Amino acid sequence: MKRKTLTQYLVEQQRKEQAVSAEVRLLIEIVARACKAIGHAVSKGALGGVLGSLESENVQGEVQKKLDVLSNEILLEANEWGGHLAAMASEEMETIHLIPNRYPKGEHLLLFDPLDGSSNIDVNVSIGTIFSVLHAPHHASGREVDEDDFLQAGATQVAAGYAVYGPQTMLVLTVGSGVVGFTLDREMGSWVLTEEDIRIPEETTEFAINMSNMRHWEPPVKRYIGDCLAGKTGPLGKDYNMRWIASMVADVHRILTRGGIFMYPRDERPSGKAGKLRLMYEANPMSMIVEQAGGAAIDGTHRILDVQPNALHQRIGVILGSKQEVERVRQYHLDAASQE
Ligand code: P6P
Repeated sequence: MKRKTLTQYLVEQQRKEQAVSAEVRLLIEIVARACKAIGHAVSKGALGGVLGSLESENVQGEVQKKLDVLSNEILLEANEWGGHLAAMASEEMETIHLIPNRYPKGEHLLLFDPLDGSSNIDVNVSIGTIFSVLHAPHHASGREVDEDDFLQAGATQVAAGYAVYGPQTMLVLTVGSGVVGFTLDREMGSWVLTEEDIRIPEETTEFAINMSNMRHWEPPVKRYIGDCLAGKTGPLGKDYNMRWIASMVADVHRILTRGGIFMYPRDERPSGKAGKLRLMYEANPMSMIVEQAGGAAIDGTHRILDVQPNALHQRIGVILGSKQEVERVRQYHLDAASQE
């Protein structure tokens, strides 16, 4: 049977459940097209003259890779003219990007990490683009949106998705009615529906965490990982496997595909107190995708999608994946809190 394309899927969603407005459908198709261009630039590697770092640093104080900046520009240019957005925000930009007055403005906000995992670019490991769509508040005064308009809890997201640039280039998307996956058909240049209903297994024996941070973790994380490492003879009664790609998109994609728990917890370092990953354009979109696929996503004790943001680039601890495993880690945090 002929597989559906992204356009067909979005048209059906628009007809079926009104889950997708015409504006959101255009938005997603434009972002998906921009991800094709990013994936093309990434795949050129050294041949494209885009590897390596720039002298500049981004708002996070991280050295920018050439591809970080190029990917950001691709997303900005692709989304400026369509009339579907009021503004954009990116990991690579300190402040929000308003749609220039020469273009019509829409009723949505787009947030993105244009190239997540960029420390892996030069070593040819899978990286990705993460995006989140919010409603743009309407101001009776007619004033432009501002940064505060972006500070909406993740539960209000209209859509979320990521592209993963790996052995296959894939687009994983939710518009609030489950999670679907598309594989890029490079010959036709189209996104083809290959995963109709992605579900995360509730149980797992695979954890993902950067073990080199162990001495900094809070007690419940140390206890949980210790119990995983104890295997069959330990309190969890089963042997665990470990994976850590250090590319959130790749680690989350694995978990969506075969289950697992991903952990980048806050820790006891001054730099780790709030966590490493960014709430608005990493944790929130990934949490919406994971929950829509039957998983769970917490910051240790709270559901990430319920967190009320107070800053555009704020960080948060992230524990997400197979529902039963995430619930176990949440219980370890509650036990620790009750003993304080
Ligand atoms: P570490 C990539 O830089 C990133 O933001 C996520 O994609 C990834 O999960 C994490 O940081 C890796 O961090 O400390 O293991 O290098």
